[in-house]
Amino acid sequence: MKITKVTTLKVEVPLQKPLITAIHRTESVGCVLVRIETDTGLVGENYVFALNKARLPVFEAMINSLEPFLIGQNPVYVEKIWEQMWIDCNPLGQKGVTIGAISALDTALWDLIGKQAGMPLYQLFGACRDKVRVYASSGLWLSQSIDELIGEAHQFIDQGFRSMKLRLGKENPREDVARAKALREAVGEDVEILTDANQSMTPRQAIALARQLEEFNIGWLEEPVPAQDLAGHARILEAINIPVASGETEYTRFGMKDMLDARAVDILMPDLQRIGGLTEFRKSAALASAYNVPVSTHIFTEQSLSIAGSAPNCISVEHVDWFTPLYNESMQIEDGYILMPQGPGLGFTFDNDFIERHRID
Ligand code: SMN
Ligand code: MG
Repeated sequence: MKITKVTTLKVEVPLQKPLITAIHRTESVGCVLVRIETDTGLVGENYVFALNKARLPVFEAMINSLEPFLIGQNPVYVEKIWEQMWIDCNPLGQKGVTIGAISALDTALWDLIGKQAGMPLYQLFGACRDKVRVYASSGLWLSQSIDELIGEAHQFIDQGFRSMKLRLGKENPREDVARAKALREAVGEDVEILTDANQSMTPRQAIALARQLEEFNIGWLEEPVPAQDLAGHARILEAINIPVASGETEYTRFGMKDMLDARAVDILMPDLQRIGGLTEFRKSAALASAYNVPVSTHIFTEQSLSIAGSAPNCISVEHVDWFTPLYNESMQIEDGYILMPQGPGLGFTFDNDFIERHRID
């Protein structure tokens, strides 16, 4: 099998409700779709997420600049291709847009490898489970009222979720406490509540807030302080009785190693796009296991399932529905778990009709 062509296409996917955290704000989701074509007719599919549509051309140009490393290659040489792209990006900086582009291509290469083998990727990688714990994350935004939070929490439970993530970072932390309290009362003791502060606090503020949240049995406190403040993470982790999760804002196994060496996290949360694709995610999960640290995957639910089904130390996946309309297949959630897709490769194929209707030229 030889790669003949890489094509890209920009789409803007409307959101049912605006996405608002302490640092994110968007009403639609912008993606650059990637298709890797081969001489067998098999096509590898993936995308890069640019939050909104403002920087889609930046990601698209970066992906297109890497096309020469793929043309004429057999996708099974994914490690060689990754290494060549990585070296080529060295002068630009091996974080940010460069890694986003490498990730988009790397995961699409794996999709091809799985399709060629006729196997779902989690099995090709060496399976360890057929379902994994999942938490609902397309909501409980900072902008929602307490009534809206409660209404949404019940919807999540009706959809099969037994865990959900509340965004923190209100100007007055007493409001964060009131929201967590109301949510706990609404969902009862059997539903897990996770929290995400999106880097909005100082260590002292985080410790003070966490001490007030402890009584509501919070599963983790995510990104309490700026992602680069590893010492701050470690200080919080020692001081509170809620596990600390972080990692979505760091890049590659080198960034993960810094977090692990600093003992900054109880749970490491690599983001498939910022980690460097499935190749680099597998290495990062193995690295975390050597530190006795579990991983939970950040957004990109469809693609991250192949990690969750094969990395023994993956404890859960974050469920977001923003990318669902791009695909023909839907994710299966049952009683707090999400099932591994059984189709070949990633197991999710682009819905070309939807894509045509939402492309931006
Ligand atoms: C998050 C990340 C990206 C977009 C929106 C929200 C958040 C999460 O940090 O972990 O879900
Ligand atoms: Mg987060």
